[in-house]
Amino acid sequence: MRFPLKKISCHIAVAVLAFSAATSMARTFRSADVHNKDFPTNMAVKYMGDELSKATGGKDNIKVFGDSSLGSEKDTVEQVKIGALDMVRVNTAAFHGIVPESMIPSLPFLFRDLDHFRKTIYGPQGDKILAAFDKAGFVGLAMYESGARSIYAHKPIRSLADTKGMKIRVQPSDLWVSTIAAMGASATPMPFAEVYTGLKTGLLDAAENNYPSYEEAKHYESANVFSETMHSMGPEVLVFSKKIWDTLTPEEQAAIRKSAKASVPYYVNLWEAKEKESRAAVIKGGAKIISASEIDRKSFVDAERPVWDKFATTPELKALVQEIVTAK
Ligand code: GTR
Repeated sequence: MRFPLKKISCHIAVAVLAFSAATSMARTFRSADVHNKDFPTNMAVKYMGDELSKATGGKDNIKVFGDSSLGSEKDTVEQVKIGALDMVRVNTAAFHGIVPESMIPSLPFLFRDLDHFRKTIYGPQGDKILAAFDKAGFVGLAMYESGARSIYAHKPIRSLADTKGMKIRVQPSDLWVSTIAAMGASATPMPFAEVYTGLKTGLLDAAENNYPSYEEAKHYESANVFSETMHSMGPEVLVFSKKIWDTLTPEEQAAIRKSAKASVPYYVNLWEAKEKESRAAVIKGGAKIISASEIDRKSFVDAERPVWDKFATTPELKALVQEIVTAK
């Protein structure tokens, strides 16, 4: 079929109009999370939505879909990649296979302490990691601390000898499988939402996480001894779909970036309080704590060191590790 030239230019004009209308349309971005709506990650994204709404005169906002309602972290990252979902808040582990730089802050025993983590991950090294999401087709907006992850089981873990032969759940990531293998244990990768049943049925001997997740998902009901191994401080990350990002105006993009940054200090306040509350709540719920001072940390640190070299393989990744390690 042949179209007269006039008709074609008219079609183009309609398409251009539709596109610019789409970019100036009011938008509610959808963001996924595995945690419930009151969890600090979700409250921070809600806060970001409020800031964004203010900055855009009520045009743009964010709606959070929690409780894994849009799928596992892996599923939702895939949706964001193809532009079926606008945003996602996940642990960096969900990006280990996609953005190599995201592995670095998850390396076992990388950070000396929380202060070291904050200086680097909320500083220049964190910015480098976020920028690296771009080449994988994502927009890295912010990282949030996630405390330190520790092992919980039916028995106390006091040294490396105690983890030998245990079946321990990990987030689906090769780095995580190797971290647990280095403890002489066997790693079972599975989504967060399935861990409760895995622990209850005895499919798993243990899992590892921070106090707020241990409490929220009620893992303490079956794995009631929480041993503060504090083996990783792998952070959370907030990511926007590049496919959708590219349809937004530069003003909208700037407002999104700014409101995401503003959510970080808001999150940190909530998180600090939540960690304390959750620790107290699990003790009240019957959990026994093996505190960090009762654990032979060196036995774990020595066993885990080779994991760094296994995953920080390129000169760029090695340099990033060095930059973090030597940061004062
Ligand atoms: C939590 C984290 C979640 C998820 C979960 C897990 O600490 O906030 O995003 O990664 O751990 O272990 O699957």
